[in-house]
Amino acid sequence: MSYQEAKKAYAKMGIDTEEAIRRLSNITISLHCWQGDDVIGFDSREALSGGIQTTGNYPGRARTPEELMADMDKAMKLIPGKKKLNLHASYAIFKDGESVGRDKLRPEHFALWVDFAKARGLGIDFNPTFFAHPMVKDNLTLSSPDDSVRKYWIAHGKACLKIAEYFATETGVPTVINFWIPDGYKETPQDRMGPRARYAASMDEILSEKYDKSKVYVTLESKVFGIGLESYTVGSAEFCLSYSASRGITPLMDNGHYHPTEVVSDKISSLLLFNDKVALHVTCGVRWDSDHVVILDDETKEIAKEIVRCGEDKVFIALDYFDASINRVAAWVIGARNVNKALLLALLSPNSEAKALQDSSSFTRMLALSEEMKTMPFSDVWEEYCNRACVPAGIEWLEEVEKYEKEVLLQR
Ligand code: RNT
Ligand code: ZN
Repeated sequence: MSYQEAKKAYAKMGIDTEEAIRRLSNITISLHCWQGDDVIGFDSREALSGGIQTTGNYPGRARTPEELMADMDKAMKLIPGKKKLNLHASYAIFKDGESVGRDKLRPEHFALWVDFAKARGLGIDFNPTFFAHPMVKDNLTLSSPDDSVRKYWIAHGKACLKIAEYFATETGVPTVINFWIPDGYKETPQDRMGPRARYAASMDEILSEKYDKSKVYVTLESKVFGIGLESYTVGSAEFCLSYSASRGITPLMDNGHYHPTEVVSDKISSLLLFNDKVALHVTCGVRWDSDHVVILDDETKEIAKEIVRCGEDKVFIALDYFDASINRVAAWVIGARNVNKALLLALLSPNSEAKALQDSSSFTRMLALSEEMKTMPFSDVWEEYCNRACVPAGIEWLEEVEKYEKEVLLQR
């Protein structure tokens, strides 16, 4: 079927494909730099820690800022739609020989990233890095009972707020800065309150730093458990939601951070009733928070539907996964294209009609309609969308990645 025929088929169902394409091309997806180098970064020689893990040893990992930028460039050319660059503090770029602690990071350490973003018209999101560092003691950072550890990480958080403001000022696009700490215990703790009280107090101190709230959105990410931290997580869902609500910051949900039958798609509406914005880390957890590449599965589609139904302007969408077992550039492309596909499917759904059917208890028609939508000629609209965005619509994108692998990645 051609796009024109698909357009007619959707119009018959009351859906305007042009409007869907227009809305989709305005949705920004934040692309996580850490997929390119197995979350290693440039500022520390420590192994990855914090209860997260990359698995696999596929050749071609980016080892330098130049390599990482080149790889992200390649990926972005194959992903349709608006993108943003998502950085971690550990990706600071120091000038010859200089090196400062994470408590002393300054905007200038990210100047090359700003150049990169500006040249491509991208905004930048940011993340303080509370893991893979010698000042993480016993898997604790902002909740540590050790004053010097907490002080160090509070200084890091404050430094990152300044850097986030710098990104927003330089790019003209607001920056989302996400706080996530790995803090927790492997065994059942004897004091659950203490670490949480210290985490809250540390965050309060960080947020006492002056920053421009029209430019910087602070988000807080919760988690259920980490590898080696199975019994207790300081920043649990209840902690992070309550903290965010009471301090006027934005909650962030990572769909790998819940019990396996809990779904983020069902949580978005609840949070948006009480928050202006909600932030997401879109990932694909398999059995645990394994951070597999996002696939076009039912939950990704359902999350996209909720984003579209609640209003895409209310949701910050970022990707978060790190697969080292396949081509890392392809990993970005597959995940980001899948989020775009899920959003397009959601935009090509008869959302208001289905809502009216629900409200009039027409459940037979509601079910029949949503099942009918599953076999509509979606791929023709996708193809049209990709053509207009000047990216390959089909698997041809992979040939470009394979060429890049041969010529660049395998030469590393
Ligand atoms: C970890 C969190 C966190 C990290 C990134 C690297 O469980 O999901 O978002 O994945 O900050
Ligand atoms: Zn996450």
